[in-house]
Amino acid sequence: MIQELPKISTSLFPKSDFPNLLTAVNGQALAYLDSAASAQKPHAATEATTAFVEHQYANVHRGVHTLSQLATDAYELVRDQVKVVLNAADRNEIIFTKGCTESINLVAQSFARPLLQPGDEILLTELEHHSNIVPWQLAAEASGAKVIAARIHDNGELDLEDFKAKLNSRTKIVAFTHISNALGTILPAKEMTEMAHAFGATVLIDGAQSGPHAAIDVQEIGADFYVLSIHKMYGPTGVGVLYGKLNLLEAMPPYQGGGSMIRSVSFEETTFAELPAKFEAGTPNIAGVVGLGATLDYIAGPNWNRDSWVRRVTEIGNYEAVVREYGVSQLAEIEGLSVYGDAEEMAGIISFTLKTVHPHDLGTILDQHGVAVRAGHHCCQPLMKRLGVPATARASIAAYNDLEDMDRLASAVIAAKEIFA
Ligand code: 7TS
Repeated sequence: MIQELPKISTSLFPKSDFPNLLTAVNGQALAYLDSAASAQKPHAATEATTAFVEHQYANVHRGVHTLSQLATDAYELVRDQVKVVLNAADRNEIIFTKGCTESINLVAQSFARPLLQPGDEILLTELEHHSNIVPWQLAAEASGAKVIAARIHDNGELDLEDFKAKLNSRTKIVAFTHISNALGTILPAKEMTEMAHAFGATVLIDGAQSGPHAAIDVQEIGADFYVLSIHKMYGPTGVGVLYGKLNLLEAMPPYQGGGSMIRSVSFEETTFAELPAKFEAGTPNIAGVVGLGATLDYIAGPNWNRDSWVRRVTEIGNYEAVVREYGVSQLAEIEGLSVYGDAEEMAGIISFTLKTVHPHDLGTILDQHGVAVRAGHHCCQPLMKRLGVPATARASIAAYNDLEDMDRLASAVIAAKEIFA
């Protein structure tokens, strides 16, 4: 928790490193507060990606020619980098997908669906994004299993007692978000994983919101599966990560069939490639993965290693918490404004409503002031129902935001309030 607010004069990532942040919106300088929907991209990473595409590009894992080998090396280097980011035990535990959503669907279909029996349970929480609900419902419907959700307290914190009470011998899968994209609640991932393992359940952690904001150690947490959304981590769209424990991934059938994921194919029988190729059918998003590597280099600096990565993302998380706290203190001055989410551990999200203004109208007026927020259910309809609101406005904070962005947010909210007064 933040005890006192240090003075912040500049953002942790210079805005000038992100060309899109310099765009004028509706004649105003942009205050981009929608990084939870997707983060802006550092020029250094897009430039490195373009250089790769223009000078090193070829398909991977299939050519003896020089460019194909260079491209394969560049692509596989990023797997090693992601292994370090997550502190995975083995590089073959890192699978590239097209997003967090695909990573979860892969586990739901390849791991859960063959495992689940009628009467089995999948335990989620009320905080989950639709991507961590619907794939489990599809697997449950196909197998006669049931999806249930642990409750949250009114302040957005997980009700750990309810979570514990809902674990039982029928619980086969436990899936929860590490950080809530809608409220910012940080969940006690290690404690929850230990509780789930005590009942023999397999744990998937949705790290879409934690990836760029917190140090992650899958071995420390004990997660069986951990998924990342790269476009939310300042990286390219169309790339996701699935981490899975080696023994689990080895035992799972392929999710998709095609080129690259086979050892041999005949019309009678196909045998599959070893990990990680088994789960990377077809031509992958080569430039996207290389762009992810360049993005990680931007975040942590040249020659980064596990220690410097952990230091950097911890610094980012702490910085964003300070910006959030300042923003909340500014918004708290506005009569009729309610902030949702006040758990003990919070990341850089401010979800709020204004009594007299619908969140969509609020979002539209903020946009006229150059302030970009998301207004809606944030792909968390069950959570909105639990909070008793159809939608909220959400300001999500990244390392390129600063206190001025929070001032801009507060004054634009006041302007919206005056319009609707
Ligand atoms: N899980 C969480 C917690 C998320 O926040 C998101 C995206 C996803 C899963 C899906 O990830 P993707 O890689 O498939 O895009 N969250 C949001 C959001 O909050 N606003 O827009 C997208």
